[in-house]
Amino acid sequence: MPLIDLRSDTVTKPTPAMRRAMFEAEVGDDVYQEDPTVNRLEARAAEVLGKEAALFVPSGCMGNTIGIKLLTRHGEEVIAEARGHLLNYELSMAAWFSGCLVRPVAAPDGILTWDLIAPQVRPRGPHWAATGCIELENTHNMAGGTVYPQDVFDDVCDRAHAHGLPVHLDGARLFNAAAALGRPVSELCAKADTVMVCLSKGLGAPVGSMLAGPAALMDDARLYRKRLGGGMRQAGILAAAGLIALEQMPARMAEDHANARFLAEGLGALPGVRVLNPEPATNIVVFEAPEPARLSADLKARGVLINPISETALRAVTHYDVTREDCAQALAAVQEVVTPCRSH
Ligand code: TLP
Repeated sequence: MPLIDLRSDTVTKPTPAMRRAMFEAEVGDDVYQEDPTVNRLEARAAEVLGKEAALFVPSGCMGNTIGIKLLTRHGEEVIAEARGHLLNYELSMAAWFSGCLVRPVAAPDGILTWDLIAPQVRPRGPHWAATGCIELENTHNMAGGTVYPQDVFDDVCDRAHAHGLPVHLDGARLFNAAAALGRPVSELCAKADTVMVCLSKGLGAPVGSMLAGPAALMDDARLYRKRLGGGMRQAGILAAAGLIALEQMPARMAEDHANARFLAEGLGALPGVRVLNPEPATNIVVFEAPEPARLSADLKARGVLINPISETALRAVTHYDVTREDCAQALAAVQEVVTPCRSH
């Protein structure tokens, strides 16, 4: 029985079109910037994101790491949302590579407003580390794939800039946000100085993310990528899938969002389950249930993979490898394990 894998949208396998493009990809040595397929992907990503230049990086973590490095100086602080990926899931790379402390700010639904950020902004001073940049996450993963209202996002960027602070956008799922808002992705990130988007999540590419921003910054980013071991040589094999991801996959994301809503509704109707985002805007459902670790193990035994994200909550993520039928089966499995042995 094939597994129904709702652990993350990182688990997607390349589509037949991606596999074909990878097979046929024209390649060269990308460290010499001679891989025509990588060059095409970088040019196209820059265009789609509305930035001067873009760089193909192996992972979202590396894209964020380089983005923070570009916008900060050693010893500064980065203001980020408390449940954000940068602070919690990147092995403290902001500290390790950029020498920066992340200053966490808790925000409802993971959506930072300038009012929440302002009290945490620190100028140069004799005792404290000055703020170097602001980092925003759109969609916000652990808050349940929440989407920044565009006016809030733009306002944070404008006010940050007025304070001389640049903004890095962790847009791992920015295409989901764009699909939810029905707006081009370039509009969503227009005011961010640097943006990272993942090709290997909802867009389905096997590997890779894009970092985009001003051309001069991307020249530096290329060197940081090399330092981090991200000089990928004949990476056109991977970039070929990335191009398909950019062109073909955004159009179908509404399907994933509808499946997430279906899951949230079904989960919400189960006794003992509390959905924390009952109307998911994108492809992530976060829900509380008794004994998440046991529940996850029992689901696995029934062919459904859903991971706990804390002592009290689990996260289910929809993507193109799970159908509506799979979601219905997953719901039936949750119902079985969350309310076991009713007859006893
Ligand atoms: N997120 C993964 C895990 O690391 C938690 C997932 O399963 O959701 N930014 C955001 C908002 C992300 O969700 C992720 C991955 C990344 C960055 C890092 O991307 P990768 O995994 O490509 O390094």
